[in-house]
Amino acid sequence: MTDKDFRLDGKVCWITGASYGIGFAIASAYASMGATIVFNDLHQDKVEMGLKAYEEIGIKAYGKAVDVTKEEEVKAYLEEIIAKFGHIDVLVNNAGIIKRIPMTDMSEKDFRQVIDVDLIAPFIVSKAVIPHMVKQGHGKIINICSMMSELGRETVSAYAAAKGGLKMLTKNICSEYGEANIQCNGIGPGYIATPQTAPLRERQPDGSRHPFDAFIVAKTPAGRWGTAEDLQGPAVFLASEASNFVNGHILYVDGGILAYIGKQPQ
Ligand code: NAP
Ligand code: GCO
Repeated sequence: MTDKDFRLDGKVCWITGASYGIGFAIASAYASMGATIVFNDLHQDKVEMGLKAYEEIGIKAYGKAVDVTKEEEVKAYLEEIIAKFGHIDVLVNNAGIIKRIPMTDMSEKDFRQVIDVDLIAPFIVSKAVIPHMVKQGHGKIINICSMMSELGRETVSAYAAAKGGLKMLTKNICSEYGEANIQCNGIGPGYIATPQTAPLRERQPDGSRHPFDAFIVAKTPAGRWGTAEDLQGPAVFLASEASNFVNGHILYVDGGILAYIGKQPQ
């Protein structure tokens, strides 16, 4: 075992939804370990913002506006990636949305949209990529799951259903393609300070902390929100040769939330 086993030199890595947030942090870490970065976002202006952000930290990334819920767009982008780089070694299904609405107030349209992006899109992108990985005899797929792959809470029914399904899709890709030397694992981030959770951390009108902010800090043994950078080491491990016998595993990077009943009220 050498540090080379944790390197990603020569690997082409596609991280979906990676102009900022968790995807950007994972892609930046991969680049620092020698990988070529390919990413996409839904909106072109976000892609441009992402390309600039990568360039500012010395990363020449390849990015495009691609809707991961549209199979034809995904297949066309993958053809571009293969034509330009010759292969794809790592896929991170990171793109995701959340809608926080009480279930009985949630429209079927809203529920379906969350399922589309958070569950059906990882199926679409993985289905496109797997044949290339089978042909080359190796591949890594990392699905960004969630605490809600294991737990529920008020207002996130669609998101929890999607992320629970994504956990099982991860295990099924492992089961179906492990023999082709494809490792499919999940990362289950805890509560991470990104735009997606910004509403849960907003200061109250009186300047006090958001109740949910205080709740999460009390629920997390680490006593803090996670940062996107906290996910970089686990993501590098699961993309590297060092994890070649790790398959179908959901690696929770949550500061201990899932292990802890929560701090007793003082
Ligand atoms: P974020 O800041 O909201 O970023 C989401 C990214 O996904 C954006 O780049 C967005 O692109 C992209 N995206 C959304 N819909 C898309 C579509 N149809 N096609 C292509 N790209 C699309 O989210 P985040 O906090 O970084 O979370 C990233 C992943 O981690 C998500 O899967 C989320 O569920 C998961 N996660 C987050 C946390 C957390 O606490 N933050 C914890 C656990 C899991 P645009 O900007 O162009 O819309
Ligand atoms: C929420 C949060 C969570 C986080 C994450 C936790 O509203 O509860 O957005 O869902 O995004 O998924 O792991």
